Amino acid sequence: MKFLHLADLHIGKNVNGFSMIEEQKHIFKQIADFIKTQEPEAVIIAGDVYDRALPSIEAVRVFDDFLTELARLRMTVLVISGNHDSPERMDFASRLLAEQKLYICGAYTGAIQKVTLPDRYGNVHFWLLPFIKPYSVRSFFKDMDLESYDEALAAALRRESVDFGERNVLVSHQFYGKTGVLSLRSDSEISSVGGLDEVDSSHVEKFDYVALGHLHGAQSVGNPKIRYAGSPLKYSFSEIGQKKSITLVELREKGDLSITEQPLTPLRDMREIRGSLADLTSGKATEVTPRDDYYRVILSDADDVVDPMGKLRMVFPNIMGLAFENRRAEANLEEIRVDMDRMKRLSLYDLFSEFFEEIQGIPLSPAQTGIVRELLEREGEQ
Ligand SMILES: [Mn+2]
Repeated sequence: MKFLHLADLHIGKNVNGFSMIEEQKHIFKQIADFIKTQEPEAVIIAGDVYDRALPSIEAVRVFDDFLTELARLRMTVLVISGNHDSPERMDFASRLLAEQKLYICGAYTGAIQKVTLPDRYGNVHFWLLPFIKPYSVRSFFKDMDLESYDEALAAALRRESVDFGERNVLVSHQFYGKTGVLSLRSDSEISSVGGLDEVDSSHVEKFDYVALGHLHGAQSVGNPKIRYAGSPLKYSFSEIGQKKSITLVELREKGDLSITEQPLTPLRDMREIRGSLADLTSGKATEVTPRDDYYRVILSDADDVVDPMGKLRMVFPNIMGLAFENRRAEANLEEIRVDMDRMKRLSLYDLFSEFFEEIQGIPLSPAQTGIVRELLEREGEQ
């Protein structure tokens, strides 16, 4: 059984003010082309389909187009929700879609959904475990005191009777770690402070393959078969040095599997360039670096420069960030000033509700508004 492992699509994401939608369409086309040549039987999408719980109309259309293309290519598609997705919205029409070989598991329902696909060696069981948090699954484990992510995961897995004599693939979206293995983190992931969301990869070691989502750099967790496919595009400056790919897995007889990375080529790459304003705008720079890529520019000028962003954008229109090598403290003065202006104009409540909506994708409910107002009042700030 050959299948493709994708994760962290984050459809609809904006990166440093730039919409990634065209990039995403481009990369989905590349993935479809790869499927045409490799002819896998299934495609796994291991969570964070969208960038937010309430995706934009455009984002929904792009995902709809991608799924339609996968159906045309006769793929069985297995999708779980990630921490960025709304579990309930992801579940829309999922029972009907399962009849079309599109299996979507948005919310954990007390059992891990199992999809069995036969091949010439027997059965492969795909276990679809959406992103879980201790408090979101507590109601299914009333007799237990689930405090941590690790306990929640262990409890959810323990409940299933998995026949490890057959081949089993777990699809999951958590922060898996292993003692002694340093994971590659990226700024575009959102994680809880202090790694409280970390779960131990030893819980899943008996699976034949573990298709993970959450970490945006492709990597395995102590064992090649426990693997993060990574995001298909660079979603933060911290990923500039990463090479993005998708993962092709071939499971033959039990214990016999091969894992290959298929590199992806973005429409515009994200890069960092360094130099003086004069050098970078002289015309020589564009001879070696593509004009339209996304840039983080590090200026080496020690003296003051006038309107560096304006001048640089004449040469490189898609500059995502600007910093000064020799004056780090002043790097984002302009941004800071804008923030300060906003800070002065908005009340703490307005700032918080804006932040909440940005992160959650939905505005504060009346009940939440009440709580926030009460807390602010208690602190003497409104
Ligand atoms: Mn993600």
